Amino acid sequence: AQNTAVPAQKEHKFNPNFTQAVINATGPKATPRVRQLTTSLIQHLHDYARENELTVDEWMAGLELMNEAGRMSDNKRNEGQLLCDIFGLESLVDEITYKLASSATDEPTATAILGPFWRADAPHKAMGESIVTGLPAGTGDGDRTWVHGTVTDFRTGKPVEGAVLDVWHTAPNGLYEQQDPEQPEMNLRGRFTTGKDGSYGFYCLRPVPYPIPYDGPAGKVLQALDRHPYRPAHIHFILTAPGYKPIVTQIFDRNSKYIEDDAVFAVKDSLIVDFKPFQGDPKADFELPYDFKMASY
Ligand code: MBD
Ligand code: FE
Repeated sequence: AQNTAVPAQKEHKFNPNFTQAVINATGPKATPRVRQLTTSLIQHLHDYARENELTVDEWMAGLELMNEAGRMSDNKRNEGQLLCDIFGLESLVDEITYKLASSATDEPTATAILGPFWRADAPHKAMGESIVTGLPAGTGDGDRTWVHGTVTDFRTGKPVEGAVLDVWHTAPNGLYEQQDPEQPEMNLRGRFTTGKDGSYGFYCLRPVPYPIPYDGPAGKVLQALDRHPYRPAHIHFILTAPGYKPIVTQIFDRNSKYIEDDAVFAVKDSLIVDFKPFQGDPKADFELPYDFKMASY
């Protein structure tokens, strides 16, 4: 062997038993599911740190993002959820949970993520009512829209009676009512219950694209990744009906900016809809026909 002038680099060897030792600390009373999830989490976290040679400073910076997200979260803001959303995690978990993602016409309506702005106890309204109860000043009146269609059983095609459609969207300024002191409580939210024929209809506004809140950790990450915070115009729905699987979903305006570039990766083809100019109804500028299909248990 030849002598070289340069001393060999000291090669770092990770203790090959370390990760398993941490996993093995789990006690016998952990439930199987908790054991499975944490074993996998520990494995992935350790691999992530080793593969990227994560430094103490970088780990601390990540922790600070999480802690800041926690500090700024309350009942009106779920910053942790937003952070997950911009990494596509809520969309992925939605897909895994419901496994209904499909654009086939013989399937139930596809699901989409809940997002951080749903509120329990939206007002019950009579079919045909409007969810617009006030408009924030300065951003226009919005385009008044008649949304209507049917809720049917996807297998039998029969109408679903007693289906509750829980609906919400933003004002023309791009803010949900809980984000905006100018809007009346529960503005642009409502719950509508179908009758025997399974039909529904309500007035709302044609939604607009808007940024997710970017004044916190999610915004910092977006900036660091050279990404924008915008979502395409959408209306949220939760459909529930006795004997049927609930559907959490959103519908998206085909002509909206960001339809192919959603900051939270929620758009599916079957959920893209066409708003149509609407004549003959003094209460609406546009109509949006959309039918929902539910799956019985
Ligand atoms: C939203 O309005 C939304 O619907 C989602 C999923 C994430 C952030 C803001
Ligand atoms: Fe939304």
